[in-house]
Amino acid sequence: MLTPEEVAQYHETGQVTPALRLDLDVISAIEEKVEALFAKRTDFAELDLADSLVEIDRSWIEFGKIPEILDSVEQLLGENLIVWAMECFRKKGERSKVVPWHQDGCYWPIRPLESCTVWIALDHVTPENGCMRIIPGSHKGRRLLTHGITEGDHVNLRQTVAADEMPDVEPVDIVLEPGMISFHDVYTVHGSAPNNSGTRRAGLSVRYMPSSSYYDRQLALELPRAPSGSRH
Ligand SMILES: O=C(O)CCC(=O)C(=O)O
Repeated sequence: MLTPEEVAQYHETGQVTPALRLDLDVISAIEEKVEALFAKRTDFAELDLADSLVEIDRSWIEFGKIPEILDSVEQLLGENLIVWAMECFRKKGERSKVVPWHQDGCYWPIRPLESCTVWIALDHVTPENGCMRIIPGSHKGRRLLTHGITEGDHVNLRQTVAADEMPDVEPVDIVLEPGMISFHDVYTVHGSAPNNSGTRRAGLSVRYMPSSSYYDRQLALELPRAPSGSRH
């Protein structure tokens, strides 16, 4: 469970890294599946991003049902939750991709737009290997900022907050150890730099929404997709 201070921090900044840590056995189990998948799927390895994990293999859903995580997300979104997507951002350590500044909500046809991402660290994640960075407080207006498209194969997501919409706030690095978890809001501006450190930087993103929201399949056809074709 999150402490009242951790819940307050999530609402204040749009992100929290609680004291909660997953058992390293769970991290090893995730890691094993991640490595097997990236070994098989060169398209994912090239992009540093694997998506539609549950569609590929139903057993991924088990990592969305970890009781400590469910209890924590319940404190943020309410008690009726849907795990609606799961992706892995695995930067290999060389020629890795940039995740441009974005709000997740600009990709997602969820209405009313509410979602929380749980990013489970599989590695030591630091500024040197391209940790996630967030703009604190950027979620507060509950407004989707204008995004433009960043072209090029140096990015694995293309949507980028327009320069004149970018909040004038210092980014915060989300530094994590294996088993630590970051929770971020659907409106929080975040991104990450490339990883040329020579060592892997991987995290599993599990996306939750409250069951009071729905996935609008018509809107899904109209919203832009990530280069992988994913609904990141
Ligand atoms: O892993 C990263 O660098 C970015 C992750 C991200 O954008 C997300 O999980 O929403």
